[in-house]
Order: sequence, then structure tokens, then C-alpha cells
Amino acid sequence: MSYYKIENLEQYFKHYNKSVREPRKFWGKIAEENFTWYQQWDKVVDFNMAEADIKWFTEAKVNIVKNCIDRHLAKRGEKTAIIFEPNDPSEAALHITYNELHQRVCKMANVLREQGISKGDRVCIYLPMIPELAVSILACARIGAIHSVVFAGFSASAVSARINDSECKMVITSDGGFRGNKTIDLKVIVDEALEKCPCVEKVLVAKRIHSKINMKAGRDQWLEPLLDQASDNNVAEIMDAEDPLFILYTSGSTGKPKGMVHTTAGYMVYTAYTFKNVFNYEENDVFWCTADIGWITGHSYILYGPLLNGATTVIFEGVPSYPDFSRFWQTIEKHKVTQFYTAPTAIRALAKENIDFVLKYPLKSLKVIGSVGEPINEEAWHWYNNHVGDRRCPIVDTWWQTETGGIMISPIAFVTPTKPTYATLPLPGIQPVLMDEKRNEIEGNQVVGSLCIKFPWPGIARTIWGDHQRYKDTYFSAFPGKFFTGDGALRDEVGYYRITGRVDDVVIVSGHNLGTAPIEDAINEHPAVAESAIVGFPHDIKGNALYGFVILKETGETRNKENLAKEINQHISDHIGPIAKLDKIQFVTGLPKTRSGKIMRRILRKIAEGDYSNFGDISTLLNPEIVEEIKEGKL
Ligand code: 6R9
Repeated sequence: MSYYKIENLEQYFKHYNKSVREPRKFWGKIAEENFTWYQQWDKVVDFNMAEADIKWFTEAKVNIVKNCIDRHLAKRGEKTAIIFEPNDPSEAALHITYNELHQRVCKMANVLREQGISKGDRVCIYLPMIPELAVSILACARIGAIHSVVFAGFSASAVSARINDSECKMVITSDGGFRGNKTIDLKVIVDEALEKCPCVEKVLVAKRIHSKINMKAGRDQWLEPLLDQASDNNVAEIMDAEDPLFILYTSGSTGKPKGMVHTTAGYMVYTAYTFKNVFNYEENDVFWCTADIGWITGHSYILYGPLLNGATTVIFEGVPSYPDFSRFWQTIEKHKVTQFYTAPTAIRALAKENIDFVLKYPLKSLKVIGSVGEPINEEAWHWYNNHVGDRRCPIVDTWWQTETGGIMISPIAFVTPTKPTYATLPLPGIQPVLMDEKRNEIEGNQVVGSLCIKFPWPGIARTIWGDHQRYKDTYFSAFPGKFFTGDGALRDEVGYYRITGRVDDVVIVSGHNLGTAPIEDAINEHPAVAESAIVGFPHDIKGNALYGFVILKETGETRNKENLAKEINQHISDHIGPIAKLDKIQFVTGLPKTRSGKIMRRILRKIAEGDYSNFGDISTLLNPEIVEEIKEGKL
């Protein structure tokens, strides 16, 4: 019996039970039957949750890119691996076959080696959504270099912080990128970032927008001529199952971003398996995930998951609103997309526009539609179901995280009955539990609690780069022996999960995780600011928006508050990126603090939401009078 594909609900329960009772047999069989290995493992899993020490497929030898590309060549060499849909729809789309992808990745891998990159070196990739991004990632993985992709919307200081944290030797970037009717000058941002990055020796620059840029002698080189000269003969590195594959930074509750480390074999098995099942992937499907490859969703479900299954995957350079709001639907028609995977924030933004934008396109090719990144509200769910999925395509509301590597709780298309706003059931191998405030597991159904996972799965991140203690503290200490997700959830009467949102200091704005701490740090660096606190509040399109409470220094600041608010936002934009800008700024004289000095965000959240009904217990506040003042200032 094979466990790789779940055909119906009964089989789901069978596989699920097997994965809980005999996880080693379950994952061992999947790994053995669906991938090529240089050498088999001795243990399927070896772990100590208290120490946050988790290993899968110990001692196995493998190369993930051999599994993504080389092994498909005999059967699928002329099949399209990547469809590149450019920002401007009048520019021709590219169809890159598995043979061509192989050739491009081998050349790039040789360029990297010639430029001094070898196994274990970190390479920062700061590129727009162009084929070079996929090729660079795969070339790193082929030679065992650890890729650290930084989303091309981050500012110079965010880029330099990430480069320095993992001491990248090289940066791969481009002259710039297209985004709707704008261009973004990526190389200018890299130049500024690198002023503070002594570890970077080389910069490779792809050409995209043909802008004039500075090339620093001895450091910067154009990528194209190097690729032209490179051989397409490349021997892949033999990697250990637990060798790091990549680092991807995610927000945390302190200012420093967390470099989540994913390793090779477990991530490979888990992304391939979840892709195949959740989306009901079949051989001739065309899969389109609209995320940016700079986020985990893009890593796992634009690149690795689809390519591991020999699929055709779309890389979309543009935005949903350019040239008009029908771009997604037009692109689905154009490439006959069968699975479409996007975020609630995009759905809400498009649902607000004229319905004709979507009705113009019959979207008959679609069979499954997905959602990821934040809870999907009921209205958006129905709009997506009625107008995109035509009530015919199941919606897979997939809950997971950068830390989990792949989808954790989600309907399996055509297997799990869906329910609006519910991520439904855990995938095989995933053992979710809800915990109460006393750290006890909550049994039974119709309950709410903090969502934890009590047994390791192959895709879990293994550590935070350079800081295993922080990994332990963040994920394994709140509920000893369990992985704490930072999310709250409820379990309904049949055992379906609904994710209710973050229970920590992370706010999800337009699907982007933003830690409030780094934004506060950035604001506090403004010379006029003494202190600040950021909270999220509900927003129609973005899901959440940011509300900042700012205390100014007592220097007789007489400047116009409006200008100051603009300056503060500019400051945030420069330090973190425009995605972290505040929608509202309120200047206050104090913040509600507990006796131990912690800001009571719960109260600020209520004020930001305009809900003054019940602030709960404020007896531990040092300065309860400030609550009235802030409230009145807002009114
Ligand atoms: C994949 C990804 C993780 C956080 C996660 C949760 C939220 C993601 C969700 C969802 C409700 C869903 N989240 N998917 N909440 N329903 N289907 O988004 O990773 O960027 O690390 O964000 O996103 O709060 O904890 P990441």
C-alpha cells in the first residue's frame, strides 16, 4: 500500500491513524517510494522536544535538486517546468522545460562554484519574481550552498541585517524589478545595504529593467556573461539529510529577525507530499501560487513542492491590479491554470472591484483554489467560492507557517468536506493540540486554546540560525515538550480547526507577518520619539492594519503633528519597508504599563478597534489613568 496519495475520506482517516501510530513506517515508506537517494537513512526520525532537537532521515544522503529536476528528465524533459508570466502582459510569457531548467541551473551552479561558493556558504538572493530567482535558488541547493532569499520589498537596512546575521558571502540581485507601473531599483538598495556588510565578497547582477547602475570593481559582476561562458555540466553535491537547505527570515517578538533554518530531506519529503495531496495534483495540471518566492509559501509551493512532483508551475512577476483588476483571471485563462493559490488580502481587494473583471473569464480550467497567509473571513470565502471557484472547485484554506515548512491543517481537495473559514483537519503526520492558560491540553471538541503540535513532522524548521536557544525559547518553552505556533484556534463539534489569529506580538498585514517590536524599534530611533507601541486593528482589505501610539520626547516639540506622523512613516519605510507603515498614529503622553513594565497591548488593541466596552482587569496597571486619556484622545 502506498501512502503518497489520499483518494477519499476513509483513506484519509486510515493514513492519519497510521501516521500517528507508526510515524516511522508512514514517513519511511513515503520517503522510500517517491524520491531518489544516494544512501538510505538509519532512523526515520530522532528527536528530543525538550531540547528542540529534531532530525529526520538520519545519515541519509540526497540532493533535493536532483529530485526536483534530474530525475524527471527521462520522462518529462520536454515538459514545461516553469511558466514565466511577465509584469507586462504584452511581453511574451516564457515556457521553460525541465531540460532547459536543468541546463540553466547547472550553468548557474558552475558560476557559483567558479565565484568561490561551496557547500555550507550562505548566499543572499534579492531578486524580483523572474526566472533567475528560481534558477539561483536551485543552483545554490544543487551545490549545497545555503540560500537566504530576502523579499525584494525590504529596505536596505532590513537587507543588511539579514545578510549580516547569516554572514552571506555573496548577493545575487538584479538592476531592478517591475511591479505594476513602477520600477524598483534593487541594485541601489543592495549598494546601500552592503555599506554595512563586510562579509559580502561578490555581487552577481541579473539584467531586468536595463537601468543605469553602479558596478563596484572587484565586487560586482553581470550575471549574463558569466552564464554564457559556463559549462552546463555539473555534478550535484551529495548532501546529508540534515544539512541546511535554506534560511528564511521571519518576524519575531524582539527586534531581530529570526533566520529559520530548514534542512534538506525532511523539507523535501514534506513539501512534495503536501503539494500532491492538498491540491490534488495530477500530471498535466498547471499550478499557480501568487505568493512571492521571498516568502515561505513561494519557496514551498512555487518551487520545491511542484518541481519535486514534476509539475508545471507559474512564476508571476506582476501584481493583481495591473494593467487592470482582471489580471489574475486573465492569466488563469491564458495558461489554463488548474490550481490557483492566493491570499485573503488579494481576494478581498479584488472582491471590492467591479464584478465584471472576473465574470468576463469563465475560468473553466480551474479545479482547486486555495488560500493562505491569514484567516479568510466568511465574506471573502463566499466571494472566492461563488465567483472564482464557481461553487465547483474546493477551497483549500491552508494553515501553516514559515516554521512548519509546509501545509499543516487544510482540507485535502476532493477528500475533506470544506467549511467556510475553517482550515478543517490536520494532514497525516500532524498532531495538533489546543492548550489552556494553565498549560494543560484541552480535550474534546467545541473548545478554544493555543495551538501547539505535539509530535515532530518532517518539514519543521530545525533551529534559528546562530541562536538555538532562541529557537527553544520561542517555540518549545511556553508549552514544554510541544511546538507552540503562536496562533489561537478553535475546534468545532466535528474536530475541524479554525485559526482565530496570533496570540503573540505579530500582526498580519496583507498576509505579511510583521513583528510589532522591530517597527517600534524603528519609530523609537526617530529623534523626536521617546517611546511607542504598535497594535493591529481590523481593516477591510488588509485584514489588519497598524495603529501606532507614540510618546514624543519632552523637548518642547512644536512641529506640526501631521508632518511628524509622515516623517515617522518614512522612517519605518526606510528601516523596514513600506509594508510596515502605520495606517494611524496617535500621539499620547503615556502608555498603559504593568508594574513589571510591560505595555498592556490588550488595552491598546481595544482602543484601536474602537471598542471601549470592557478593558478587562486593569488592576495590575501602574498608570490606569492613562487609559482614559488615550481613549479620549482618540474620540
Ligand atoms: C504560510 C505562511 C504564518 C502565520 C500563521 C497564522 C497565519 C497562515 C493561515 C493563517 C489562518 C490560514 N496564517 N495561513 N491563519 N488561516 N489559512 O503564511 O507563513 O508568513 O510564516 O505566516 O500566518 O497566523 O501563524 P508565515
